[in-house]
Amino acid sequence: ASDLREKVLEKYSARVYKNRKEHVIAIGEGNPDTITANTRAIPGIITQRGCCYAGCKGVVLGPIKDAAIIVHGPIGCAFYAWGTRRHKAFADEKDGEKADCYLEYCFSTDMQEPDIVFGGEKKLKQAITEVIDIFHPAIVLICSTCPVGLIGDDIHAVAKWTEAEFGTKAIAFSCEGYKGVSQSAGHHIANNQLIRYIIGTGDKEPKTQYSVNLLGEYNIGGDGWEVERLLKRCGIEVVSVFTGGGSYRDLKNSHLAHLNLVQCHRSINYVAEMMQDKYGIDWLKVNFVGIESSAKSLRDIGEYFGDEELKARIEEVIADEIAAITDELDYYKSKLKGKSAALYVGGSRSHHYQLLLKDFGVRTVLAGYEFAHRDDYEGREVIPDIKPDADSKNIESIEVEPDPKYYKVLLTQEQKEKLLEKGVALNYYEGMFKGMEEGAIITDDLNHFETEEFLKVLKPDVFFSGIKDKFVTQKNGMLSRQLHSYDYSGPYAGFRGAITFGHDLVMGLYTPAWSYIRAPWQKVPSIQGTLGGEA
Ligand code: CFM
Ligand code: HCA
Repeated sequence: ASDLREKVLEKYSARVYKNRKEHVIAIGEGNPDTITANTRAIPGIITQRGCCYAGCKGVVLGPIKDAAIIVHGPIGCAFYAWGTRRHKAFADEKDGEKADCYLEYCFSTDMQEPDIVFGGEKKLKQAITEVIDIFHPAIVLICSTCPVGLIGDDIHAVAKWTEAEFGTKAIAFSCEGYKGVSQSAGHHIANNQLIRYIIGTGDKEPKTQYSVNLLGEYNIGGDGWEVERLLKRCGIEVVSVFTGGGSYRDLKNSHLAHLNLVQCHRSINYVAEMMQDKYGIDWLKVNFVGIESSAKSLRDIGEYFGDEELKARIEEVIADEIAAITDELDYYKSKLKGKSAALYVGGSRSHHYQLLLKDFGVRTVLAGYEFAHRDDYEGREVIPDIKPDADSKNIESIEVEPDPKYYKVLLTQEQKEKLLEKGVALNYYEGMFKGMEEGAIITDDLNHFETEEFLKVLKPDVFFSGIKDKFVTQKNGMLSRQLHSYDYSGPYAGFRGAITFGHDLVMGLYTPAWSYIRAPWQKVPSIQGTLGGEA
């Protein structure tokens, strides 16, 4: 693996080589068990990353169904974030309180050149006036795109104006695309405003003793609904979901839940941490992708609450869910066992999906994250060693104090230590490295060149990635499945979801259409001529 890494990287110029060698690691073999991450991509290298606005508006805020989210900027950014991420939701009612759903809509100020020259605040006020007039949303969220930061529109003042003028809650997010080095900056900005302005503003108590918030679950392809179904079957109350299918109506009461479950740590760890400091709520890393992982996640929740009746019910649910899928699981396993995969996704799925693949006997030969931080690779224990740089210091990090009214402690230190002895680590995330096989390649911020080079040599049976590299891969004859959008399938979470995933993967692998493809120019040159005078 080290040789392969060298072979790919040595094609770079000395400067690029020096940069990339810190982001590409071979596991084991006396190689460094540390990686460089969350730093700027090299200009021109065809990174797969997105921008700060994508992380804030597209990822964390986008799924909040009862919020009218106004994209302040030229129309392209709003159009890009319109439905493409497949976070599902529907309007609903809870204890007589409605939450509308605006996910089908796309609200934008559609800035034009004159707005850039003379300022866009007037247009923003106009858009807000219209949206409130037509929809009467529970809350208005304003998201900036690049030019807004450059010309200096004061969106925070406009949010205050909105509250004064209409009595509608409004929050502004300075998530201009160029901030930070990737989507990750936008997650942080969204997290900060959620804790400042939404969490803790409601007062609806949970109905049971075993209530949770589900953090970092965005209901892509309906995953969140499947997880909620499982939790409810076990008798665990879901107070709010951050943010898939979630609502302002529910998020404002989230500080009253007993425990925070964290699915995607990367995008929401700031909220989990701040809620612990401010409200005393512990967080438990869960993973509902994979059969073993889902069972462990449910059992860990049972251990946290420590109630024998709850634990027994959880065991019943696990047994029943597994019994229902056993035949199909065995069949798909027989088709998939021994295959290999490469995974390149944002900041947590490249890890989570390795565990689901393991359930089917599929090995991972390469894995990487677009925008993760070192702790997502190496585990939370490295956080004190991460040196902030100028780019990360640009993103505000906020300190919170224990809330005098709502701070509560559920477990004593002693109880937490007992949990740890049982293998339940609170407020902890182990990172991707630890579970990976000797010889596997890890690639942070993988680019198109490296993708092609590594796949050529490693020849995995399938490359899991996204829209930007899927088709390049398939045209090279290799199956690629999207782990962002699930290629419009799903849900993949939980026990039933695992079977849908197995089905989709078998379908792809046993219909190897792409391997028969020969591009026309591979047979007959599409142009002929001379270069530099030579034939
Ligand atoms: Fe978390 Fe996500 Fe991901 Fe992410 Fe994303 Fe996504 Fe992703 Mo696309 S929040 S880090 S910023 S699990 S949108 S639902 S699929 S890159 S691996
Ligand atoms: C984003 C969203 C994205 C993109 C997916 C892809 C998603 O990063 O802005 O590149 O295929 O999941 O929709 O990650």
